[in-house]
Parts: sequence; C-alpha cells; structure tokens
Amino acid sequence: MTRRKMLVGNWKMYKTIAETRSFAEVLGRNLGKLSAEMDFAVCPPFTALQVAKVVLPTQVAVGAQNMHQSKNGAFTGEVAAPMLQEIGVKYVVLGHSERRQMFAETDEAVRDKVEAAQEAGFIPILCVGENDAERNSGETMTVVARQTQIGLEKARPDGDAIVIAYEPVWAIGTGKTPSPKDAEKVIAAIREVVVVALGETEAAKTRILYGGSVKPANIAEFVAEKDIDGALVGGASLDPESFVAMAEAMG
Ligand code: G2H
Repeated sequence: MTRRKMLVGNWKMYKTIAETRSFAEVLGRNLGKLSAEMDFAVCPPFTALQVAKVVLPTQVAVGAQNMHQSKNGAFTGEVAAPMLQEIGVKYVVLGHSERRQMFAETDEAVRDKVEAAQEAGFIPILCVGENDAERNSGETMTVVARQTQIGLEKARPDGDAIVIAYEPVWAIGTGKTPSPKDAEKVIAAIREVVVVALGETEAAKTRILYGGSVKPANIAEFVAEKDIDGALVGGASLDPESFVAMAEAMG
C-alpha cells in the first residue's frame, strides 16, 4: 500500500494576516520545488484562515488548528464546523497536546471533535503522544494506544478520512526528538490500534505523521521509515524557505 506523503505546518499562535500574505508570496516563487506526489497544508490561526485560503497556491491546502464539536452554541471564543466550511479548510488539527494540556481537552472531547469534523467533510489530523513523565515510566504505548482508540471511536471506517500525528510531548518545541527507529516503533503500534478501529484495509491507507522538533535537517530520516507518512511541523514551518526545504528533503 503506497500512501501519499504529507507535510503539514502547524503555525500555532503565530502569523498575522500580513505575515500570512508574505509567506504565500515566497512559497509562490518556489512552487516548482513542491512535489506533485505529496500533499501539503498549513494551519494558520483562525484570523488568517480566510486569507490563507485565498493567497496560498492551490497545492497547499489550509487546515484549522482546532474546532468545537457543536455546530453552534454559547461557547465563547470557540469556532464551529460551519464557520470553517465557509472558508474551505480541508484539515482540522484535533487533540494537539497543547490543547489537551493547557485547555483541558479530554480523549472523549477529541473523539467527539473527530466525529463532528468528519461529518462536516474535513479530514481530522488526530494528535496523540506521551508526555515526559509517561515516557519515563514506560507508558508510551499505553498512552498513545488509549488516545488513538478513543479518538477513533466515532470515526468513519475510512482510512482516507483521517490522518494521525504522533507527537511525543517532550519533543515539541524542545529540539529533542526520538530516534526515527523509536518513532517508527510507536507509529507501527498506533497502526495496529487503527487496524482494530477501522479494519486492516483502511488502516493500511491511514496516514500517520511524526511531529516534534522536525526541521529540514532531520525530516528525511523520519519519513524514510516504513510507517511514517510525513510530518506535522510547528516552528520550522513558519519560514517559507524552511517549509520548501523540508518539502524537498522529503523527496
Ligand atoms: C509539535 C510541532 C507541531 P514543533 O507541536 O505540531 O511543533 O515542530 O515546533 O515541535
């Protein structure tokens, strides 16, 4: 089973509308370097989503970084699927560890968001990963298996309708990473959980990305692993030249 490789930039709380325009300009001059065999996306803050959709080259899809599970309601500060549908986003990052840790998102809330995102026609990028304490106590597999299993409980049995990102919390923004072999081991274990949730055929189609301190110098060794289908990149995705360099390094 060949899965198309993916490079996704998660901009977190960076970039204004003007900065998004500048990013798109530089990217637009480097389009020849983006392989037609791969999928690309960036996930700007909500305020820059609409302009991103307009100014980014069509090869680069737009994703949101979060979404509420309800279609509307008294949820101050939240954004719902119909609002994102109007903009034309393709992906929604769900259950990022920063949302789980700082905004108290539970496995069950993430599961409901996955369901709502798929119903709205988006492809969720479901993030899972262990923190430092869990890693040190040997709980990595238990934690990522639980987050994956619950996250997929209400998902459609369609491997093309979901992307999973394995992001060890201790590797996020720290410059530390697992070895590609260790990341591959965890991602292969995640795929086994996807087999149980979605069935063997769909699990073989499901793309699983690695995320956490990915940069142009290390991306190739991660995506060279059999089960690693690309990367979800934070800091190194903010500079368009670095984004292009990662795209080139992925081949
Ligand atoms: C992990 C990643 C982006 P960074 O959160 O999702 O961030 O690449 O900055 O470690």
